[in-house]
Parts: sequence; structure tokens; C-alpha cells
Amino acid sequence: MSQIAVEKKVLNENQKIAAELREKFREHKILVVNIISSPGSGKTTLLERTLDRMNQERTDKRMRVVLLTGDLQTENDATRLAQWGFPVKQIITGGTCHLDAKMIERHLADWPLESFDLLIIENVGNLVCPTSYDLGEHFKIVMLSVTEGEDKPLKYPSIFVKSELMILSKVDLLPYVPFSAELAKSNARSMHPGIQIIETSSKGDGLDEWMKWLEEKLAAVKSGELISA
Ligand SMILES: Nc1nc2c(ncn2[C@@H]2O[C@H](COP(=O)(O)OP(=O)(O)OP(=O)(O)O)[C@@H](O)[C@H]2O)c(=O)[nH]1
Ligand SMILES: [Mg+2]
Repeated sequence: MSQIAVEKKVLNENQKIAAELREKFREHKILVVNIISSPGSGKTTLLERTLDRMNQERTDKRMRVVLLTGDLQTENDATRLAQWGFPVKQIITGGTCHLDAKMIERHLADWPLESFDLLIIENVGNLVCPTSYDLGEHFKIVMLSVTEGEDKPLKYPSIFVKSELMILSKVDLLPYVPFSAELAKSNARSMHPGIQIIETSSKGDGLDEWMKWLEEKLAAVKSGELISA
């Protein structure tokens, strides 16, 4: 079998499991987001801030969140995220540069999905491989940090085209790096005119806007207005 035929078969199998996952998420009205970026853009850091903020909500208003975080090796990210008391599992891919639907299915198997509102998937740090794999999510979210160069949306268009939201991270570093946020945003919009953009930093920039984005999407899932296609 040619390499292309093998790749097609793998992606078809992935699609089948992703469709089953999507159906489960629909049944239990869980919002699912899949965060993708280069290594070190700040995915786990944003999630730490997110969980910290969620923990400050009154218990009856707090989103019931679960997290899956993918890496080639180490439990580091899950250990960092577990501190806030929400259920977290590390998926160690052992060399594979992306998560696939089977990994998600396996790691969700013993979690009572009916007890959750939001599943956040932190994909393996890579701007290319995770893009092709449907995980049954409602939204892919691409993160780009200000140390990576404004041209990334032009060089790696696929993930920017497929993402609902771009998070421009580490904006606290803008005064110190030769990076134009305006140019990066305009490059992203040239690839995907409708892409939403939120600027964030570990110092708290953009956290309100990000939380509002999640709350609005969750409300749409709960009301049945938003169904993942
Ligand atoms: N200045 C600054 N540093 C940040 C910010 N967010 C993350 N960092 C730093 O960037 C480094 C990588 O952050 P992580 O959150 O681990 O990045 P990641 O995308 O989860 O990394 P991988 O999971 O390995 O792909 C750490 O040293 C963070 O402290 C930010 O907003 N501003
Ligand atoms: Mg991480």
C-alpha cells in the first residue's frame, strides 16, 4: 500500500471514532475545545490561569471542567494542572506528534461524561501534525506567542484556517521583542477572515475575554444552539 493510501486509511479510522466521540459530547452537552500551538507557546500556563479563575467562582456557578493534555513524554503538564482540583489526565504519545481520536476515547473511558460541562484538550506542542486529526471537538483553537514571528499564519495556514479562535499569547513581552501584533493578526485574518482573536498573557491580559468566550460557547452547547459538525 502506498504511503498516501496508509495515511488515508488512518485518517478515515480516526474520523469514525471522532464521530462517535462527537455524538457522546452532544448527548451529554459538553463543550470540547482542542488547543494547538508550537511547543512552549503558553498553553498550559493559560490553562493554569483559567482553572485558577474557575476556582474563584461560586461552587454552584463553577464550570465542571476536565482536561486531557498530550505530550511525547512526561507527566509535567498534568501535574501542573492537577493543582486546581479538576480531573486531569496526561496522554503520553511516546513519540507521536499529535493526539488522535482513539487516544481521547481511551482516556475518557472511565470518566462519567454526564458530570462535566467542558473538556479542554491541550494537544502536543506542534503546529502541523495535530491539525489533520479530528478529536470530535467543537472548536480547534490555535495559540501563537509573540516570540514566534508574525509570519506563522502564512507558513502554517492549515491550523489557522481550521481554528475558530486564535490566542495571541505572551503579549506582556511585546515591548521587548520585534513583533508586530497587528501584522500577526492581519496575517491570520488573511488566511481565515472570520477568525476570532484574543490577546493573552500570564499576567492576566485577556483572561476575562477568554472566560467570556468559553461561557458563551458553553451556553450555546447547553441550549442546543451549538452542535459540533
Ligand atoms: N512572559 C511570558 N511567559 C510565558 C507566558 N505564558 C507562558 N510563558 C512561559 O513560557 C514557557 C512555556 O509555557 P507553557 O505554558 O509550558 O507552554 P506550553 O505551550 O504548554 O508548552 P508545551 O506543552 O511544551 O508545548 C514557560 O516558561 C512559561 O512560564 C506569558 O504570557 N508571558
Ligand atoms: Mg503544555
